[in-house]
Amino acid sequence: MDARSSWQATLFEEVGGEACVNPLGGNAMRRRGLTNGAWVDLRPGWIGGADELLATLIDDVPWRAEKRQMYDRMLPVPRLVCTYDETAALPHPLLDTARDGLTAHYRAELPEGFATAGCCYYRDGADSVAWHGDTIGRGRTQDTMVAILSLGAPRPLLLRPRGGGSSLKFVLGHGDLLVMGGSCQRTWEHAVPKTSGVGPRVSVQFRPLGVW
Ligand SMILES: O=C(O)CCC(=O)C(=O)O
Repeated sequence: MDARSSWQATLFEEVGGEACVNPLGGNAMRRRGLTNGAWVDLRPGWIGGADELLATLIDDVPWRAEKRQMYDRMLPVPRLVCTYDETAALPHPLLDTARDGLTAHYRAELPEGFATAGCCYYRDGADSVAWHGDTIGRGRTQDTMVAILSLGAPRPLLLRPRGGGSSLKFVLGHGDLLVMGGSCQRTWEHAVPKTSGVGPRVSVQFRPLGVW
């Protein structure tokens, strides 16, 4: 058994199934309005049979480690990342279908559609991302959307109003979709906290051009 099939068997023994991108909208999708014109859409089980997609992303994406300045030191960011810009071929055809499905579904609210795909690899529960909004680029001043496909181990994604207030917790499971919209990137912050005893997770964030 190679490395890939051994972790797959451990994590997803009982999952399996044909890969499919399930429909958006209808009763399967719920919008939750937040303050200041922000909102979140949730579509549990958007991608079905996603084991092979997850395995391919873990194995084939050219993951890189980033470092951040913390006071006087450069420290490793606790997750691996890879960004596919609008010209890059995505690492799995299911991601093209997913991105096109999002663009079609949100056409009225986001006529320009989704263009880029940021991928993050949380190798285990020690990997995380701190509170932030995607405010580099247009998200700093304009309403926009960021759609997150979560694959692998369930992890909480937390949201809190910028400037204070209690946080909301969305536990994202294998194949789930969460879309942040309206003013969410500039009036709210999100984070994926460290979580003990969990396996690998990959998130794919689809964004319009000019939003990071
Ligand atoms: O992994 C996630 O679900 C969130 C990723 C994220 O917020 C980011 O990379 O900006």
